[in-house]
Amino acid sequence: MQVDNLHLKIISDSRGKSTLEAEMESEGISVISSVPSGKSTGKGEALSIDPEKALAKIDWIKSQLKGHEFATLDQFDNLLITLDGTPDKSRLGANLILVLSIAFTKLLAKKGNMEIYELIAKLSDSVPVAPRCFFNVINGGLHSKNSLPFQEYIFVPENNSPKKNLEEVMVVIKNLEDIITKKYGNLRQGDEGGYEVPENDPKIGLEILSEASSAIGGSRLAMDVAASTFYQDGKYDVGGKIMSSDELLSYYQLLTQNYKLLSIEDPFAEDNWEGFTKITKELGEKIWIIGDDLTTTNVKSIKRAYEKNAINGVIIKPNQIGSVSETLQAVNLAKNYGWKIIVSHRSGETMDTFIADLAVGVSADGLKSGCPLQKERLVKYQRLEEIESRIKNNE
Ligand code: 2PG
Ligand code: MG
Repeated sequence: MQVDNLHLKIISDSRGKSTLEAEMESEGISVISSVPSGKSTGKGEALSIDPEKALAKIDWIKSQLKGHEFATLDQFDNLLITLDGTPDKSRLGANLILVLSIAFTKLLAKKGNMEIYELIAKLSDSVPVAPRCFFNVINGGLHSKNSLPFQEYIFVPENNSPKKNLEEVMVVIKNLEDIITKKYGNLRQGDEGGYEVPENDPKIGLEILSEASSAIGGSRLAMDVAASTFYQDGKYDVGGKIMSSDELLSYYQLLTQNYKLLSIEDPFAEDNWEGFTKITKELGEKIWIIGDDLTTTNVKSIKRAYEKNAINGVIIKPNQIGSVSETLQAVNLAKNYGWKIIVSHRSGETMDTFIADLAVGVSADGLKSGCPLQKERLVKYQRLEEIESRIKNNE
């Protein structure tokens, strides 16, 4: 397949910040893609560039793509990776490479008369399955102004159907609104559309979410602690309470006993490998211990985490590594280790629903896409619904 036409422009993400949108065309078929950006980023993430600078590079990229026949997605991505030539994609930018890589993936699917998730399933040798929805309904940490120190409190309904799950989360959100208004007088939303809870003690978030979701049978709770964001000089500043790594581990043990936790993401700072290894040893049989800042969708870091027995599950975010083919390599490696896979959005999102197709295509265990009160999050869950009815109709 050749790329006949390519157009790049700047759009606003859910936080009102500039990001990239690409339109790519081949033999009269065209597709659109856009890319998100994160706030609580891991040190190992590929680097994005200023969208204005990306615009300035696009003519040169077009000249390099001209006349090239690409038989596979790998060939397309590899050309861009070679043109970039840096280990962290800092020359062309992970955002620029990814927006083109996603567009090329969509074009390949469309030209092959396939849904995007079907193409991804083929590329990753998987059978498409709808993931569990991870709805982040209470926002804290860097994603909030005056809220809990842990970043995300997540409602995880039973994996019965995305349609039913959306109905269930709306009930939970309504209950949360009642509880929070009654207790604190007003409602404020964080970056991912979930509500803020003006407290310092992390367990209050679980307490409130447990109450709001108690009527939904089979549902569980999850947290993204994003612990790197409150780690300094070997200690954790948990809402003003200074804790050692071992004290924080004991705290997680307590929370696991008292609440119906399914998973904890980034329970320790990304440099604190010992903390990760200990928690996986202590709690790994009961719950999923998920790496995000620790692993950054990078096969080298994923291998390292495996060697250290640091986690039993991983967050997959295409923009941490900067291309679709490398994202699929990361998923395949993590699956070989028998780990849980959670495909995730970023805190600054766009209306692109690619990650929903990615989650189904690789048969991920979860899709984490924030709170459906924000349209950039809702569209991903709605895409899951649409895929669900397609899969059903094909059965
Ligand atoms: C995370 C993400 C998404 P950010 O830490 O998992 O929820 O946040 O995009 O800010 O890194
Ligand atoms: Mg995270």
